[in-house]
Amino acid sequence: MDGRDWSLFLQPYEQAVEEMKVKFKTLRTELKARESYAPIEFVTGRVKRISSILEKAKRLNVPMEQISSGIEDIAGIRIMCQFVDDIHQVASLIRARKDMKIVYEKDYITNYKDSGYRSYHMIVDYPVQTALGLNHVLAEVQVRTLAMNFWATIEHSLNYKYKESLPEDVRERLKKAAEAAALLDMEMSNIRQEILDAQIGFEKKSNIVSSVLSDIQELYFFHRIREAAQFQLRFNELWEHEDAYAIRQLAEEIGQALQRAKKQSSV
Ligand code: 0O2
Ligand code: 0O2
Repeated sequence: MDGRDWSLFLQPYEQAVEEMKVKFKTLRTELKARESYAPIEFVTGRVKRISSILEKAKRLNVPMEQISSGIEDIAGIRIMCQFVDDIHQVASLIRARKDMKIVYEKDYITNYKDSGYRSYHMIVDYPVQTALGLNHVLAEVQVRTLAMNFWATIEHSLNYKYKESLPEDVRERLKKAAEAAALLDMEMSNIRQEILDAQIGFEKKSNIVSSVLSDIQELYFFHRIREAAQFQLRFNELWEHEDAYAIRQLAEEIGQALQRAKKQSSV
């Protein structure tokens, strides 16, 4: 080990992690206030332990004087999302930021690792203002769903316990568990889409109903009393039977009757 002052070396990384955590937590609060839904569930961050930095430097053959460029995750931020779609939304939000620069991205969701690991990684260049001026550090932002995080957290602690020599059958079972987590994510996305579609369907239906009712009101205004009353009766019946298709047709019919009434009153 070289004679570096580790606490001085790690200081800008500590600062980067603290600042980035605040920024992403604030982004969540802001999006929640603006759009009532935030693609970020929660944010965590850490500075890599010295022993892990040394181990990684050895494993990747990074010379001591090059660890700040050779080890990209000394500063690490993790952003957890509810849905896979949210991950892509968070990634676009990060790409658009002016306070950090993307160095490169790794899509371990499409190209998941052999272990079964899934996450979206973004290596960013983050400028830290220090007493001696501006210092740029690299940081790794991992964006993942709650299910991906659940799997990775447990797999990481098992790997640590077995010192990376997991029995083959356990490794296989972990891979299967990763597939199950991915299926869970897919099912949750499908359920969410169905809820969104149902909401859109409901909105369309209530728009048609309000246009039917206001058109009938207008027919009364143009003294089409009998016609308006008949439309009202037909509407009541269809409403009773929840016949959305027939209500849509009736809406068109009433719209045309109203057009005719307007035309005749203008001549
Ligand atoms: P709150 O009030 O608990 O929500 P910190 O220094 O506390 O800002 P640090 O050191 O990264 O953050 O702590 P940690 O333990 O890694 O957790 C960071 C945030 O993530 C905390 O929220 C935790 O509550 C939250 N968190 C951790 N694990 C989970 C989890 O499994 N589910 C959920 N929903 N949240 C989790 P806050 O906002 O810092 O504080
Ligand atoms: P920590 O802080 O213990 O999480 P590497 O893959 O490590 O040889 P590289 O290219 O730097 O080298 O990293 P990679 O694979 O792009 O991503 C590194 C980080 O992603 C890891 O950090 C983990 O946090 C996470 N990761 C990657 N693969 C797996 C995996 O199979 N299981 C789990 N649980 N996490 C993984 P570190 O270095 O492990 O540090």
